[in-house]
Amino acid sequence: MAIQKTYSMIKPDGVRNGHIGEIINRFERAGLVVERMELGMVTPEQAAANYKEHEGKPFYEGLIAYITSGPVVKMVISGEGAVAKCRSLMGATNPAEAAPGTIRGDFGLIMDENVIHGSDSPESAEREIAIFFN
Ligand code: DGI
Repeated sequence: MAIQKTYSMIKPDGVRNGHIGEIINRFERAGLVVERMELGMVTPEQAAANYKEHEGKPFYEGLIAYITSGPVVKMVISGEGAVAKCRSLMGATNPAEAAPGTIRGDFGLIMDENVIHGSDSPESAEREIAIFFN
């Protein structure tokens, strides 16, 4: 499988609850490489660009408020099949449905604060890396 890059972000609850080390450890144990990493805030512009597809949905305003509420860890992750590998380590979007052993299954509590973000395709990865590491 080809080497890919993906964008991953430990969300404000993941940082606040002290899961940075464990999450990066899981990525590295799976053979993924952290290529770039930055701890910082998501700007309102970055949030709007990243969640464009959800604009107008009932949860949109809350999602923007949450993602800009505290520091996040922004990462470019690379490796064989990195997009799918990251998504499978993350688990289902809703932590209540995420399998034990996945990041959201182990550390997430509610849909609104689900610990981590990962690009859903190589095209999204390219777009999101440009948004967060311009
Ligand atoms: O790629 P994912 O993060 O797994 O999921 P997504 O791109 O469909 O949605 C982005 C984020 O938006 C997701 O991590 C949590 C939030 N979200 C998506 N659908 C819902 C939602 N939040 C609420 N409260 N309700 C939803 O139906």
